[in-house]
Amino acid sequence: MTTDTSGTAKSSGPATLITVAATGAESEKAAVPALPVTLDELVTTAKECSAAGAAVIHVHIRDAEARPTLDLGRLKDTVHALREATDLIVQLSTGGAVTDSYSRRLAVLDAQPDACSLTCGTVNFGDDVFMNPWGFIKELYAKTQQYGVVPEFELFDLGHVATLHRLLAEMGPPAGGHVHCDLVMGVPGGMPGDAATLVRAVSALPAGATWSATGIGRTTLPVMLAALSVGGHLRVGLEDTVTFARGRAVQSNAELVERAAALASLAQRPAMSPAAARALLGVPDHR
Ligand code: KMH
Ligand code: ZN
Repeated sequence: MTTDTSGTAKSSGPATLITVAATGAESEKAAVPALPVTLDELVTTAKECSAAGAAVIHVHIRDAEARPTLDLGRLKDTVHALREATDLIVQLSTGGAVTDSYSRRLAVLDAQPDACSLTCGTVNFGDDVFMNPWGFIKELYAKTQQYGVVPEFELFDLGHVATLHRLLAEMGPPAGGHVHCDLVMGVPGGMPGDAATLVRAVSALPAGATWSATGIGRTTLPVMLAALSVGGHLRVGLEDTVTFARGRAVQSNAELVERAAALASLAQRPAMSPAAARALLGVPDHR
């Protein structure tokens, strides 16, 4: 099946944008050996996931000891290397780790990525708290508009959807002109990862917005299937899921992308190319 530049499959419904969240900030390399933590490992993952059907890579990086970092030099090198090696949309995390300061999270945009995550509210995050107060959200959003970095609005709870409406009403449209959201479901402390909650959250999104969904841990499959059934896009990756099936660890990000792409094809909504994703999201090609 072919796709046109709007990301629409020619003989069926709209194509599926697949994002790979390759690393995250939570898992340790010692516990999850498949986690890409060096730049070489990340570039290899990006190439494999691109071949498997990903169009966007959501990026957290690690330091020389494989600990989460927002070091600006490393972030710049990462954006550069991923652009050289692939045509994926490079979306840097501004969420970082729960221990990162607001100033370091704002500075992520100085690495000039194509896109970034922008979480629309504070949420309990397991035993921790992922802090996103209104003042920080506004400051980060203003910086995305100023720098022309296309935000993806991360929504962990229904209250975050209300905050997204407030943000758009007060500060206007995002860089790229299109609102794209990601429902992050199944975080202990956020909205549950089930079909009823997904449908409720989608019905509350701003008119014209597109969205993907990701289910953390064992909610990955129910959320993926529910998202496909109501026209959503998909995010998968080791940031969100380290178990492929009961008792079987994920061996690579690519196998999660392959599974997502296969399910999307079964749903007659095959994986979207990076070029189609750029057109959909309003992300210029900086290469
Ligand atoms: N690591 C979490 C605290 C994002 O990337 O913007 C935040 C997170 C969201 O992963
Ligand atoms: Zn993330």
